[in-house]
Amino acid sequence: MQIVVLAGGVGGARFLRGVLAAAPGAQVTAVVNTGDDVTLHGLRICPDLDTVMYTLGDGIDEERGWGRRGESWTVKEELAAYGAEPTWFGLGDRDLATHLVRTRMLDAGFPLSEVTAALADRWQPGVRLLPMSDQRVETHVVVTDPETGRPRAVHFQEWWIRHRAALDASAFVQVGVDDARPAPGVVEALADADAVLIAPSNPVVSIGTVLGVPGMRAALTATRGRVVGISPIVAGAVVRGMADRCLPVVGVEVSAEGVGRHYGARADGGLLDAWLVHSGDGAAVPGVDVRAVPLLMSSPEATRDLARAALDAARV
Ligand code: FO1
Repeated sequence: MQIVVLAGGVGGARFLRGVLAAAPGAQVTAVVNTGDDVTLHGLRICPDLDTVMYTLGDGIDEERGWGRRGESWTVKEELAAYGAEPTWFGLGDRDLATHLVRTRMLDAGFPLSEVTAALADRWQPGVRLLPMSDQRVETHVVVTDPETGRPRAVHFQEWWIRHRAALDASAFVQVGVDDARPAPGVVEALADADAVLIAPSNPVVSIGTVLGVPGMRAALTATRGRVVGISPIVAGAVVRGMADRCLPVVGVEVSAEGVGRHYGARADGGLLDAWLVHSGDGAAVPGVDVRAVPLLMSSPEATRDLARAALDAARV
């Protein structure tokens, strides 16, 4: 059985762990958001790819949800001692090795998909880990500059980490997306999939960014399998992350119903055949098979059961 999962960072990585547990024999391809990627201190950092790789490779710091377990921050402290900005980014010593290897391979001309495969070879995540694109796409956030009162774009990571998404965003811009296309293997994986699952990641800056790559939506809607989404909103609130700070920016209600309607019914030119919402949450999404199941990934068993429910909705 071939399963494709569209994923962002923490929520996507945990959901993928459940998919592997629910379908141990399946070939799983993860198509991961790279709009959060950033160059800092001269290094190319791919937060969502690394979060999936570390989570499935059992190197993740479970508490933070990102970065390495048993991490130390000596280099970060030394950089700060030099006043080398940015000091707000959590650059871990172990994590640094990943950025160094990736940056060296990118500088040598290897595409991100090949770099990702090389890094994943160490971690053995158990899924084929594909960036959404080999071309650089970066999410920048248009905010009102507190000093000047004028619009200014900041990199998503600065908005997310330095400002904790507290600056009101008026738009999200995917810089470079017009020249991007799905990474090698993505379109084929979607075409051959028995099921395509949209992980409970941020529908705007993670899933939305993946879907914004030219050709991605067409490949997704052309898949022979069923497309099943999992709501990242439970009882009208985010489970983790800041989707509630992002959805209003694109005019979407912060609810399972709002996000389901935003993704739309495949029969009407949207994405979904089925939509999983949390037990007790209602969601009227015309043309979509809506199912209420426990969505909280509070344990490996709960996560496995959630993935099983998604595969049931995909009829595989
Ligand atoms: N998130 C934070 O809230 N603070 C950080 O300092 C931070 C550093 C960081 C370093 C590497 C990495 O792979 C992820 C990191 N993240 C951090 C998480 C990251 O900003 C988010 O996971 C995604 O970009 C949003 O999904």
